[in-house]
Amino acid sequence: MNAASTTAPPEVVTLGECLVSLVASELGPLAEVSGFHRYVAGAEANVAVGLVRLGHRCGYIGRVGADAFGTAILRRLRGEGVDVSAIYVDAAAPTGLMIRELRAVGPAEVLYYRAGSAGSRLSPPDVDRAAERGLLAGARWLHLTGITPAISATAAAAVARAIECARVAGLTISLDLNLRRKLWSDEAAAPSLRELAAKVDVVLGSPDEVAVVTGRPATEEPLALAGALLALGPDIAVLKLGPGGALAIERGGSPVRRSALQVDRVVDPVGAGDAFVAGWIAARLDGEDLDTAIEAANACGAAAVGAEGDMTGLPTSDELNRLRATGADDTIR
Ligand code: KDG
Repeated sequence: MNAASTTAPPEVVTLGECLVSLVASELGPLAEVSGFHRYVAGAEANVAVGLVRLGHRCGYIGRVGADAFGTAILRRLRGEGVDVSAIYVDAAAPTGLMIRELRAVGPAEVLYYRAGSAGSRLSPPDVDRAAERGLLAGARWLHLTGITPAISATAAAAVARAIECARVAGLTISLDLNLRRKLWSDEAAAPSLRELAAKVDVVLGSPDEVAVVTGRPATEEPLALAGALLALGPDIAVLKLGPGGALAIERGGSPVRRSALQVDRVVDPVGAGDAFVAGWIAARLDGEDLDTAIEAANACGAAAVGAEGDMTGLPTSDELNRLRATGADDTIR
């Protein structure tokens, strides 16, 4: 039986805004595209689904609107086995929406329709209600992203409350920096993300994101960037290097670096970073060391880019094992 289908409390709790994503069904600029495929998206929801597919129970704290897209999100997350008991259906605001291009070359345009959305109305009482129901006390891990504090002041306060509750309950806390420049400027993001980084155990990010948070150049060696991240306070820093693999370092330990799986065709890169995070958290929950965890995480990221949609390609444990058995991931020492 899938562990996620039991009624036991979640091992991992996450919170944020889950959205509906309309992805262009053909390549090209949004102004020319006429067809779209509908997906469920949101970095934290992607991680939650990724963890459940890897056999770990996961709960989500958030809000959706009392509309068809809110229903689609609830059905999708529930269907995947995510604990949705702490998702509040907020009739006072619509479910957030994002629309994105598919591009063969260059960055894809993303449009957000999420200002004032139900998800952005997430607030500390949502976390308190979840905590009262034992969602956090029974868990082992809280996962956060830098998107949630960017969507509203109340959502930022909810993140702070979740950290307080998780600390009391003794959970490991991870933060994926996930800088979203359509939501806030680097100048606004940097101090907020630095403050969060100082309060969590694990910080994950790309060189570009780490550069913004630490004030170092993004062109610096990954090890130097990871060191600068550790200096902010977490015990573990993980640098996501995309096609370059990943590097992880624990305070007082030696760095480990792994190359990425070779991917022949990238169908849709969006969600790969969340797949990486899901793979990394799952491996750590399974007691794996940093090196094995980034190897598994790299494989999850590679699996994700092979399918269209933010969470479509997240692998199951069996799929991950098959991918890892290809042995294409070589250790760089
Ligand atoms: O990491 C992928 C996310 O960017 C996507 O699923 C949507 O959370 C999202 C966002 O805010 O862009």
